[in-house]
Amino acid sequence: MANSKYEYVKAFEQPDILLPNTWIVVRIDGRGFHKFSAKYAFEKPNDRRALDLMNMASKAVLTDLPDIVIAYGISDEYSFVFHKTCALFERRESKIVSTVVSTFTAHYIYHWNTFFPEQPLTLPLPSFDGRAVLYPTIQNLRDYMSWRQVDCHINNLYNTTFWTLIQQGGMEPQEAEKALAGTLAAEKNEILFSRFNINYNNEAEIYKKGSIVLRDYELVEPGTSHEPLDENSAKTVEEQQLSKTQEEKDRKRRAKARITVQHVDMIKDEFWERRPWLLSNKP
Ligand code: DGT
Ligand code: MG
Ligand code: MG
Ligand code: MG
Ligand code: MG
Repeated sequence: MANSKYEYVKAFEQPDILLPNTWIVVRIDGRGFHKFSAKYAFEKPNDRRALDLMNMASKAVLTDLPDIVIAYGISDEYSFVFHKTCALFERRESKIVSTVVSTFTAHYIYHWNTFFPEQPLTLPLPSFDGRAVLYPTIQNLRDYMSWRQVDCHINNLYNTTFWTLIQQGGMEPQEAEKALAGTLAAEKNEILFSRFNINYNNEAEIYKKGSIVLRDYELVEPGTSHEPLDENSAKTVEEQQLSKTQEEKDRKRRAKARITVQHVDMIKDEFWERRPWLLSNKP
């Protein structure tokens, strides 16, 4: 095809290839969900329907994008982890981020009715922002996931105590805020237990731990030997890249695996040791 005189405009597009051999985390977050959750009267502090809808949309994202190894969600956010060998869209950042965001948003809206049958969606529709962050080591990646799960715990303990003081203790929001200012976790646990007979440990795991979406393969018993993680592998970057046929085989295996949602601790080693495929060279 002959070049038109307009073609030079293509040169204005900036390359945005994500650094090779690094873990890609795409985090999406609901836009203005403070307002959105009020509009649809989400239950406080946690609305199970809203969380189940987030989880449903994330499962659909993992189904549509087999390159994602694991995802983690709390509140109105979800983090999607792409394996460091991922070659999707030649690792072009804007293609990866925009695809995750639009796929998630499409499924969120598509499934809304299943979880909120009494409240049809009206304009303005929910939307999400997204960003990609790169983590060079497994330790960095695990620390990222731990950071989000610790955030879930801290926020949930605070919100649970805050809303209990209001809903069961009859406090005004300002009073509750004052009562909790500067309190430690143990003190919040104590307020819940001594004043309201609530044992925080008995709260639902989905609220305390958040939601982990992953492909369900067989769990490995702790202590069993398996292929070592590649953190300090002597292999070159090239050697770590999977061959095309192997990659295709793995892609098919991943596409067939059942995608599950779990609410468990991923801060301790055990979670990763029992699922060695998550961080191995062969996702
Ligand atoms: P942004 O992200 O800067 O556009 O603004 P927001 O308003 O989305 O703020 P963000 O993401 O920091 O906080 C999430 C909001 O969503 C927060 O106000 C609480 C609300 N939210 C999330 N999940 C629930 C829920 O299960 N129940 C209720 N009542 N609210 C929720
Ligand atoms: Mg925000
Ligand atoms: Mg938000
Ligand atoms: Mg948020
Ligand atoms: Mg196109």
